[in-house]
Parts: sequence; structure tokens; C-alpha cells
Amino acid sequence: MSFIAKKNTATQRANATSEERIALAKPTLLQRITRWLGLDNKSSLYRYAHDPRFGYISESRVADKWTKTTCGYCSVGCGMLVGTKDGKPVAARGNPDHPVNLGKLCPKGLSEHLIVEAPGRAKQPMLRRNGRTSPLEPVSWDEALDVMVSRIGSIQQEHGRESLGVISTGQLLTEEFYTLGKLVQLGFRTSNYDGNTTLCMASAVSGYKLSFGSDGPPGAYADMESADVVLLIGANIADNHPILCNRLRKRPGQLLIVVDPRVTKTAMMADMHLPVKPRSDIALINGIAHILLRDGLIDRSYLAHHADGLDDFISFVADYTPEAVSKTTGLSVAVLESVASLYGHAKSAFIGWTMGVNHSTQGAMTVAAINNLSLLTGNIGRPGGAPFSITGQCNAMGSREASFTSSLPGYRKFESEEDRNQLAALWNVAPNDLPTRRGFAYPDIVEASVRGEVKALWIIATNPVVSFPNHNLLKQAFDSAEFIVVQDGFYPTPTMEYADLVLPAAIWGEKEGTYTNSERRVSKVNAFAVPPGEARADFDIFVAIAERLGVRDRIYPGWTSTHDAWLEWQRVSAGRMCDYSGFTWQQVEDAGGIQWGGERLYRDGIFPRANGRALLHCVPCIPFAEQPDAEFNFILNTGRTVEHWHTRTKTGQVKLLDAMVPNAWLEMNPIDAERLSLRQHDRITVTSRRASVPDVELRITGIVAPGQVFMPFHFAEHNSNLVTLGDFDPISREPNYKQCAVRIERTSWN
Ligand SMILES: Nc1nc2c(c(=O)[nH]1)N[C@H]1C(S)=C(S)[C@@H](COP(=O)(O)OP(=O)(O)OC[C@H]3O[C@@H](n4cnc5c(=O)[nH]c(N)nc54)[C@H](O)[C@@H]3O)O[C@H]1N2
Ligand SMILES: Nc1nc2c(c(=O)[nH]1)N[C@H]1C(S)=C(S)[C@@H](COP(=O)(O)OP(=O)(O)OC[C@H]3O[C@@H](n4cnc5c(=O)[nH]c(N)nc54)[C@H](O)[C@@H]3O)O[C@H]1N2
Ligand code: SF4
Ligand SMILES: [Mo]
Repeated sequence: MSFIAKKNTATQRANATSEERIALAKPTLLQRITRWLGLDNKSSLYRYAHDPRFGYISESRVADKWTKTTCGYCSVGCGMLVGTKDGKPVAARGNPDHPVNLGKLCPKGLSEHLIVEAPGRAKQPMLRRNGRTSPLEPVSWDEALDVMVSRIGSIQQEHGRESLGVISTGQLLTEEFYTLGKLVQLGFRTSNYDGNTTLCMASAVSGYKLSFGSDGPPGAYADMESADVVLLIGANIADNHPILCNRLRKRPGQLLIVVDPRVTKTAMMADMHLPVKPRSDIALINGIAHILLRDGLIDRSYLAHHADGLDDFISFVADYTPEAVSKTTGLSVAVLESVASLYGHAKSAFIGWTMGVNHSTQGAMTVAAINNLSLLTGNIGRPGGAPFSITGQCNAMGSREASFTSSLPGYRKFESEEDRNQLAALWNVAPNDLPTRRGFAYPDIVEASVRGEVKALWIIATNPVVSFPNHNLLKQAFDSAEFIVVQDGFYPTPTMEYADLVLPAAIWGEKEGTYTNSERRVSKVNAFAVPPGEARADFDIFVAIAERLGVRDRIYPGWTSTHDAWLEWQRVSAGRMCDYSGFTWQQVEDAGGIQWGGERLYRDGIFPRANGRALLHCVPCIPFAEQPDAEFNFILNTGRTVEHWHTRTKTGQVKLLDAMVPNAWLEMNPIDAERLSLRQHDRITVTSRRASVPDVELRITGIVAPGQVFMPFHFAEHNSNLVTLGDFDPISREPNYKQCAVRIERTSWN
């Protein structure tokens, strides 16, 4: 290049086009470095980095505008900056000023901007004109909404209002949950409204209510950071809440104890890993309580002032001797003694849990048992001491607080006349317009549809064909429903196979409002892109439906944006535990999120039960229902991996993530593989009493113990929920996703 530049005359340079002029010019230092690094447009590295097949477009990271927002994947609630260039999203970065993540993001967050322009977005309403066997055809919004309102209207007229079931999510804005709740309650007037949060956090909600009288995670991430001992039970944060790992070990001498049947990445980080037998956690917790009582490691003064039930509890846990608990859990007596001693002597102890606890027919009671430990040692309401449910989805908290899943808005109780009267007054409706008890929970909506009681389903931002347990039952429910609407940001999704009508929705990045994370922190979510095609924000869809139902002015007076919903939600939540009235959108954005209830709840030891005291529960450890036997000799555990989000409608479209984990696998211990003469990467079939999943890749690994296998639930093509069990917690109605009996064989193709 420099040679050419020298040879050219001044005239040549003067006549050259601007591009030629650049070529003729002597390369700048920057250009030379660029070429040396292989980043100029002739190098193979450059070509690779600009080939859309690889999904990595390096040049495009140079943004001309950065928008502050909150990550739309998990409940950690990381603050981020999304860079756009000429209006197109090109980069995502952690917001260094956000208190949750201080500039860090995990791989999903770092690539989240790529989902907005992914090819698989839903762009227009689609309708089947002649029953489920006819194709989905594009229709106008007017026709789509007219069909929806008239079909649901005639079904409700014939079979009653409760024949409509609504299944929503933990992934909308709080403002949208509030808006949807009003529509379901006062517009469609059905109480059969629940969501995927029952597949997820319902056990934590029920467990908190059992122990403390109300939902509401008592602790905060700061407690995880400052605790002497952090006990994580059935929570694999290294994969599923990666940025929370930054809180650990900041404090010198902090001990991390992880309870998980698998040697997860989180277990690998731990000072002590307790590889308990599946579902023996209650025995472990009761066993720790037994030792604490025996050794006088309890906080008698806290218990005397703030908790009931100690005498019954003492006699109940007498049977949970270290020897008995050792048998049930598979842990040695020495390990049990040492864990109890570490927990009991800690100045502050934090217990975090997630789906290894909640996904069980004893989920709610396991949560109550965890709360027992915190109460016994006074580890609640003070720095470092907390029982703490680590939430799942970005706004599962908002759905719990603002919608009607397990309570009326603002954690008001259906069964409380005072709560109903208060809400009716705020809404300017008659008190008897509000139901006196909650409707069907998600699995009960499904079962009611199988029975023919629920005839119309409206499914919003969830993908049950992949995520609901025991798929056969769900299929029966969908087959017998007369009319199914699926409202989703992507198209097609597996659930849309059953949809009569598809409503295309805007997603994260295209909407403005708030999410609330695991530690009750309300964070601002901002738009940096416009929805593709004719997709509309869920809020706008709800308002348009209200308009057609003729209730818009009554339920959304003067509302034009999610901010109007926010303002009303502030009034409705005022004075409640989840009080949003003290801060504005702007304040939330400026502060990088504000925690309702302050940093931690129950600082004064007063609990929202009738007498103000918490309650210790006697929780027996019951073996799980489907134990392995000669025919189905493995226990199947299901869960997640860091690269993928749930049913992969989002991460499946991010090539960088999808290429890392492109297909499902099954983990099996080398001892079992040898016994079955199976080799690494063999294709195997997983069979339970309900169904088979063929052609899954085998991973032989010590991550799982002998007799146990693990499979991710992310893959529609290898759907683990064909084989999982349709058993639900009697209190929370949460599914038992983590244990069922299966057999494993090499896939045969004849
Ligand atoms: N990358 C990624 N992150 C996510 C998600 C995602 O899909 N992908 N989803 C989000 C959501 S909605 C949720 S709910 C969370 C879930 O986050 P986690 O609960 O961490 O996820 P899981 O992998 O379902 O299950 C956690 C662990 O429970 C263990 N377990 C199974 N049985 C038992 C048992 O009997 N006792 C004990 N103690 N442990 C057991 C499993 O071995 C597994 O390691 O993650 C959130 N974050
Ligand atoms: N076997 C097994 N099954 C499980 C679990 C397990 O551990 N094991 N975990 C369970 C748990 S904890 C959970 S939370 C569930 C999750 O299960 P799902 O809720 O079914 O999972 P997602 O893939 O997150 O589905 C969300 C859907 O909403 C769409 N979407 C995203 N954003 C928007 C939006 O803004 N508006 C609209 N309208 N749509 C949007 C997405 O495209 C996607 O189709 O799975 C449960 N299923
Ligand atoms: S940890 Fe969760 S909130 Fe943070 S970047 Fe990753 S997915 Fe997003
Ligand atoms: Mo979840």
C-alpha cells in the first residue's frame, strides 16, 4: 500500500473517488495495527467475523447510542446498557453503576440484544380458519381480536365464565401483569388465571405463607455477601444465576456449603458439597435442627419473642438423629455433625434455594423446614441472616405481587373480606365483583380442560408443550379445548401447533416498564428497538381486548401507556408489604433499582400472621412417589445449563450460544455406563411409565451419582417432559420435576 501511494501522482489523487483516495493514502498506524490483528476486510479472521453464518458480527459493536435497561432473562436482575447503531441493537454491556452486577453480565446477558432481530420473531396475527388441521394464516389485528373476543364470549356464554383459563408467565413487565390481572378479573371475569410461576416459585410462596403469614423473600444479595456461612440447597447458581456467584467469598473466611445430588459447577465452588440422595433434604434440615437443639445452638430469646411451635418441634425432631438422617441422606454422621456445627456457630447464616427444593410434591413444606432453621437460629431480619428463595424469571416477583396468581394485587388475600373491600374501593367496583377464593392453579386448569370444564385457553409468554410435565396429559387438555390463543414474541413455537389463534407480541427491548428481581429490587426496563412487523406490546394487546369487551374506560380510565398502569399500581400497592408508592420510574432508573420493603424484611421480628409471630412447622421427610424398581431403575433429574434459557425460543436463536450446546444430552455415572455397556456419545432412549425420548446423546460423567441420570429440559426435539411425572405439591401445586423413574437403553432404529 505505501508503495502504491508513493507511485501515484498528485493528479491521480485529486481525481480519485473517496474510496480510492483511502486506498491510495499511506496507511495510518491504526490501519496497520488493524491489518496486523487480522481485522481488516481482506483477512480470513475479518471475513469470519462478518459472516452471519457464525453469528458473530464484530464490527457492529460500535454503537452510536446506549440505552440503560435490565436483563430480561433471569431474576438476578442485572443492569445493562444496550448499544444501538442507526437504531439497530449491536452490543450489550453490564452497567457498571448498577448495584446488582457492577458491570458484569453472563453469556446470555452479553448476547441478549441479538434476540430482538432474530429471524424467528412473531410478526403478524395468525388464525386457523377451519379447525386445528387447517394451517395458520395471516390475518389483520382487527380480525384476530374480533375472533378472540367473540369465540371466548360464546364459550363463556354457553359454559359459564370460568370456562376460560388464562396461563401467563414471569416474563412480562409488572405494569403488564397489573393490566392483565384487571382484564382477566373485571373484563373476562374468570378466576382461572395462573402462570408458569406455579411451575417455579409457587412452593416458595406457599412456604413463606406457612411460616411467616405472607409471601416476600426476606433477605437480599447483600446478605449472601456478608454471611459467615452460605448454605445453598438445590440451587445451581453457577449455571442459572451466574452473576450471583460474584457475591460469594468476597468476605474473608466465608464458607459455602452446597446441597445437591449432582456435582454441579456450584458444588465445585463449595467448601463442602453434600451430595444428598434425591429428595432427602427435609431429613438433612431436620437433622441439622436436631443437632442445634441438642448442642444448645439455638437463639432462645428470638424464639421466645417471635415464633410459635417450639415445644412440638422439639419433640418432632427428636427422631431425626444423626444416625437416622445419615441413612436417609447418604451423608456420613461426621459430615452432618460438622455442617450443623458450622451453621449453628455462624454469626450470620444465609440459606438460598431454588428448584432442587421447589420442584417437589413436598416443595412448600421443604421451604417451611428451611424457614425453621432460620427461625431457630434467629437468622432472619438481620445482616447476613436470611432464608432466601432465589427466583427464576426476570419478573416472577412482579407477577406474584401485581397479578392474581396466588393472591389479589398487593399480596391481598382472596379469603379476606377486608382485603377485598379495600381493593374494590380502589378499583371503584362492587366488592362482590371480586372472587372470594382463588381459581384453578395451572395444573388444575390443565386437568379441568381434560375434563371439559375449561374450554378456552389463553396462553401468554409461556411454552407449555416443552415446559409442562407429563406431556401426554397436556396434549389431552389441548386436544379437548375448543379455542386456544397463544400470545408470544416468537413464531412458530411448539405450543402454537395447538393454537387456533396466534397473537404476535413485542419482547424485552421493545417495551418500557419495570421488573422486580429476587431481592425485591424494582429495576427499570427501557425500549431500544421497535417491534417487528405488526407485533404489539402485550400491554397494547390487553388494552385493545378491553376495548372490544367494552370495559376499557372502566378498567383502564385514560390509560395510554404502561406508565399509567404503574401509577395505578403505586396506589394499589401503597401500604402493602410490596409498597411501590415511594419511588418513581425515574428514581428507580437513577438508583439502578430500589428494593421494596428496604434491604431486608422482618427487621423488627413482627410477622404478618394474626398474632405477629412466625410458626415452626413439623415437616416429615416422605420418600418421593415414583421410586426406581427393576424395570425403571434410574432416578431422572431435570434442569438447566448456563447457555440456554428454558424452551430455547430465545437462546436457540443466538448462534453463539446455541452452537455451544446444540442438542440435549443425558448424564450418566461411569459405573452405570459400564454395567449397561454404553459408551461416551452413544445415542440412548429414556423411557418412563409415560413415554420414551429416543436419540439422546449420552454423556458419561461423575457429575451424577450411580443410579441417577440428568437431562436438560430445554430441547423440544428431545423433550424431557414427555417422561416426567404429572404429580403436584398438594399445597403449592408445583410439579415434581426433579425425580421420576426411568430406564436407559441404546436407541435401536428398527
Ligand atoms: N441459564 C439459565 N438460567 C436460568 C434459567 C434457564 O433456563 N437457563 N431459568 C431460570 C429459572 S425460571 C429458574 S426457576 C432458575 C432455576 O435455577 P436452579 O434451581 O439452579 O436450576 P435447576 O437446574 O432446575 O435445578 C437446580 C438443582 O437442583 C438439583 N436437585 C435435583 N434434585 C434435588 C434434590 O432432591 N435435592 C437438592 N438439594 N437438589 C436437587 C439439581 O441437581 C440441580 O443442580 O434458573 C433461572 N436461570
Ligand atoms: N422437566 C422440567 N421442566 C421444567 C423445569 C425443569 O426444571 N424441568 N422448570 C420449570 C420452570 S422453573 C419454569 S419457570 C418453566 C419455564 O417454561 P416456559 O415458560 O414455557 O419457558 P420459556 O421458554 O421461558 O417460555 C416463555 C415464552 O414466552 C415468550 N416470550 C418472551 N418474552 C415475551 C414477551 O414479552 N411477551 C410475550 N407475549 N411472549 C414472550 C418466549 O418466546 C417463550 O415462548 O419451565 C418449567 N419446566
Ligand atoms: S445473571 Fe441473569 S440477569 Fe444477569 S446477565 Fe445473566 S441472565 Fe441476565
Ligand atoms: Mo422457573
